[in-house]
Amino acid sequence: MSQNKSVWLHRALLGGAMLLGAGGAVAEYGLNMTQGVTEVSGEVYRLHMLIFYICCAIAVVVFGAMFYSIWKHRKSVGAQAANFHESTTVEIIWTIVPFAILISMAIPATKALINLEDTSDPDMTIKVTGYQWMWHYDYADEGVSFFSRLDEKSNAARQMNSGIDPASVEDYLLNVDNRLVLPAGKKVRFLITANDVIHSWWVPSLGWKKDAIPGYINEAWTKVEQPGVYRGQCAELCGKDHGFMPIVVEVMEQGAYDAWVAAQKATAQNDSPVATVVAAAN
Ligand SMILES: [Cu+2]
Repeated sequence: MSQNKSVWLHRALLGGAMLLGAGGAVAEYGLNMTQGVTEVSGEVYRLHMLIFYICCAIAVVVFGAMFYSIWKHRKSVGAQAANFHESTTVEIIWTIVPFAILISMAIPATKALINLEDTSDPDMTIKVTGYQWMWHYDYADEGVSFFSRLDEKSNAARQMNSGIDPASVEDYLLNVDNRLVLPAGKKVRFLITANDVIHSWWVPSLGWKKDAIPGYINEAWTKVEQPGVYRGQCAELCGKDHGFMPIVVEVMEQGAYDAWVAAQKATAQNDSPVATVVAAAN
């Protein structure tokens, strides 16, 4: 064996061993879609699994028939090429069967899509605007609005030659300075747009992703029952800092949410030019 070949063999064996070693970590990889935390995200997940299983069943039948035919009718056991031209029965079957399968997938898919788009009767509305490279949230009814940027620790660590180990930063690149706070169990409607280029607002746990397009308003909605913190990212390549505009949604019980709104309003009032002038005059 030449020197070159033995190096490649060594590398292949090493690679194989690493893959086997990683087997234990596969469960944590989360290769599949998540079930999310809303009724809609659960519906999307179940639909995804249903269609995945249908595809698997079709693959087993098609490849099974194909490999069986190749093996059973191989030349070495004296198989002769078939000699028929057309069969109306077979043509009808291979038209009707796929048609029935497609309809059986289209019905639940359409139901899920209609539910996903149903933004009627919301309890509250939030306008989301994408910027290069941050998000702006405007609570239409509460009069609260703010920007949400990458948190300071992640921002410091990501700078060239920062000397900070990203592994030491908690939720590196997935944390923001101001979180989007939502009340639990309320239907929240989002009006999503952008101020410069196309962005996309995506929190996987909510089960959907919506483009933020300048000059155009997209609608979406969610209703999260469980308080918690759910993270996401911009999902449309929007420039050099596309990877640095995460989304953090914090769902709170109604009481905590009301307190948060009151605190936001108080801060906004203290920071307003009028309040500054009044304070200075006193
Ligand atoms: Cu973006």
